[in-house]
Amino acid sequence: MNLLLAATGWDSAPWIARLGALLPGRRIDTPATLEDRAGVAYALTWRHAEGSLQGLPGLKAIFSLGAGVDHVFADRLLPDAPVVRVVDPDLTQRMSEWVVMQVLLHHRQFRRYDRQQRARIWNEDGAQPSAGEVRVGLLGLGVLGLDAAAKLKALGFDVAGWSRSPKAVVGLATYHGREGLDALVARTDILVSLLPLTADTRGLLSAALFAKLPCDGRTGPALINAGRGGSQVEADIVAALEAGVLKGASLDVFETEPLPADSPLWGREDVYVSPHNAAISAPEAVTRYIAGEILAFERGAPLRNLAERDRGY
Ligand code: NDP
Ligand code: OXD
Repeated sequence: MNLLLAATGWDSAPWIARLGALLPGRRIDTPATLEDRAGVAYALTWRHAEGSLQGLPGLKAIFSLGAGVDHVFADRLLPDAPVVRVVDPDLTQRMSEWVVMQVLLHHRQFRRYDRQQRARIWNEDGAQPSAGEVRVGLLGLGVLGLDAAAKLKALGFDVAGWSRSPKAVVGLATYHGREGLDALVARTDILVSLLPLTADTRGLLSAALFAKLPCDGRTGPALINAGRGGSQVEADIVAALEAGVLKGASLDVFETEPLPADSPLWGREDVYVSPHNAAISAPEAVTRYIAGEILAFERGAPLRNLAERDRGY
């Protein structure tokens, strides 16, 4: 019942140390140290190399080290084992903090007052709409979207959300499916995407969508994306900002990561860039979650929070 930790771009040491403490008596290998392939029951991955999870005859489950699983399903040689994703209050809380912060930055015109401070300008002019006058549209009403929606609602924003399947959420206007997208966008000043990257969501945040955002709101139109960069068309975001179709954007995820030094997004006053750390997978929280799921599974409980291959999330 050993573990294989296949994480590209991360330091494996703190993960191995914590997993070793939580699951004593098991070997925890990286692909570089793995010799006993038959002994591996669980693979833990963040952007593992394609094919590196093959040849593990005892594999019982693949754990993504994050909430997203696009990096797992990107492996065309992925073995046929259940894929579990992270659903953990620590990660959810981090994401909601980031989303709420970004919505407030646009709503309270942070960049404008920051500019004024640096120029020593005292200027009280300008609209100050209340949160209730600002329509926030959330793309994705999963674990993260629902929590962010609840926290934005608690601040008084007029929140609606969109998902693939129909959802009834008390206090939230909900829309679903392609046909529901236009209706959601038509009542949105600040559009927040917490969508997974799938064949259906790739390139969704594009000029065609931005053109449907209303221009008559008390704030925005603004785009906030912490889902995946593959869902956004960055050239369209820049063009929409130039044309005033978008007034601002907050982006945590990008088509190419790290964001290339020559990306025009870096230098724009109307864009907030963060380095894909809206909700980091903290080793302490995520190892606690994974170890708990493994131990429960070995006691006979079903695996939870399974991603579905055919839908891609
Ligand atoms: P969930 O699987 O819980 O939720 C996904 C939501 O997206 C669901 O509501 C789902 O609809 C909806 N959805 C998926 N495909 C479509 C579609 N084609 N049309 C409409 N709605 C769709 O995921 P989480 O909320 O836990 O996480 C969401 C994403 O956030 C992750 O996949 C990851 O990419 C990203 N993420 C980013 C982080 C960061 O630091 N930037 C950190 C963690 C996650 P339905 O409810 O009908 O299934
Ligand atoms: C995740 C992420 O999917 O950090 O958890 O992007």
